[in-house]
Amino acid sequence: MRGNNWDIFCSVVDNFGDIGVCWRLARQLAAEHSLQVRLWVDDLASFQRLCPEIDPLRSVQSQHGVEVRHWTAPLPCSEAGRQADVVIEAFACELPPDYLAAMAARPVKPVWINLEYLSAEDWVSGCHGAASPHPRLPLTKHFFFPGFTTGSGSLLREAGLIPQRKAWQADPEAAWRQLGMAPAKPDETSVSLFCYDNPALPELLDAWSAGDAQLRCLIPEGKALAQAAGHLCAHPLQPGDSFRQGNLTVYALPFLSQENYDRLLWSCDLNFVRGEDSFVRAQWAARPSVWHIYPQEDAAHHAKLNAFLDMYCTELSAPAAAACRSFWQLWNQATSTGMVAAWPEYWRHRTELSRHATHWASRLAEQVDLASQLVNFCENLL
Ligand code: TRH
Repeated sequence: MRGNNWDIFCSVVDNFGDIGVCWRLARQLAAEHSLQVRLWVDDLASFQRLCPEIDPLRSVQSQHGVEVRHWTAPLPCSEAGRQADVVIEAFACELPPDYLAAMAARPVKPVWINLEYLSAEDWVSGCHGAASPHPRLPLTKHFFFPGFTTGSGSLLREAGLIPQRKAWQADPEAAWRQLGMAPAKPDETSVSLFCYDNPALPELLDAWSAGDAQLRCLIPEGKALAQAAGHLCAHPLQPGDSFRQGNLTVYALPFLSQENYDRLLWSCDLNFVRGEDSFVRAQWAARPSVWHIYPQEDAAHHAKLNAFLDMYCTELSAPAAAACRSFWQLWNQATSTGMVAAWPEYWRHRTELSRHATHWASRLAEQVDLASQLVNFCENLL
């Protein structure tokens, strides 16, 4: 490829999804496409949560084959001068004005990509790849939309991901031990929980504790853990703590490295995930999952949730599809009622849901992965 130098700009708005996606993409472009990648991140402390090797005090560092740069304003002039062949602004974060001006001043303009948020909605394939000329500068930005269909930019998937997951899942006991946890007891269901503040969570915990089967719920440090602790024991749970009530045992985990979080998803029977990146990773785990979608002020997230459910539930039997739809919708409502009845109704379909999750992951893996599609797309523009 002619343009070997890529710059990715990532602004951490809130949460971890922006840096989670950018970090995976940057690593994959470097490792699998031999590109020189600079990842500009404005919040190294958040980055360090999912990649513990990051030193938040170092403005330039090399990690996993990627040059990580602290994105401060203004960018030093020398940096704006050495422009990349491909410039990615992730999730519409605005490029620094000096940098943009330097892009416009170059005789051969770089490829400029806006990497968009993931959606299963129909309009995605119509907008994927669309060009948008800059109103003043001689530059054109292209929109790159991740998605689930061939008309979209696909999903991030590293070359070895599926074989690695299968090898991990082939020996569950060893896998749990490698995560530093005891293997699940026979007939015990393991569930991971990652969500925003959720009014349905207390009722779900009650349903689990009153349920007729043992369930262990593994919760990394964060909002979900604080909410669960507040409901169950009225005191904070620290990583390493556990709390038992009825048939439910809650285990408080530290916030895991991204690598270990993926492995946790591979090990659990059911994963509650949120946002964008953990949602995709739960699909690669090939286990049933429940999505807490990032809530938008104009309630646009409901259409996004339904679009995914329409796609995901098509090949389920009518009762399993109905149970899946209603459970996911309850989990995403502003009110909490209905969980106690919805949980057993959802989980009685676990065999079918598990089979479907495996089938869904294999089908998605037939698509060309996002990083490869992005490289092809940019090559055609260079
Ligand atoms: O953190 P999020 O809620 O991110 C969100 C979404 O991306 C949303 O679309 C965006 O608009 C908003 O941020 C600003 O959820 P998400 O996308 O799942 O990202 C979480 C990342 O954190 C993911 O890369 C997995 C990682 N993670 C760990 O590495 N360790 C952990 O222990 C956990 C729980 C998560």
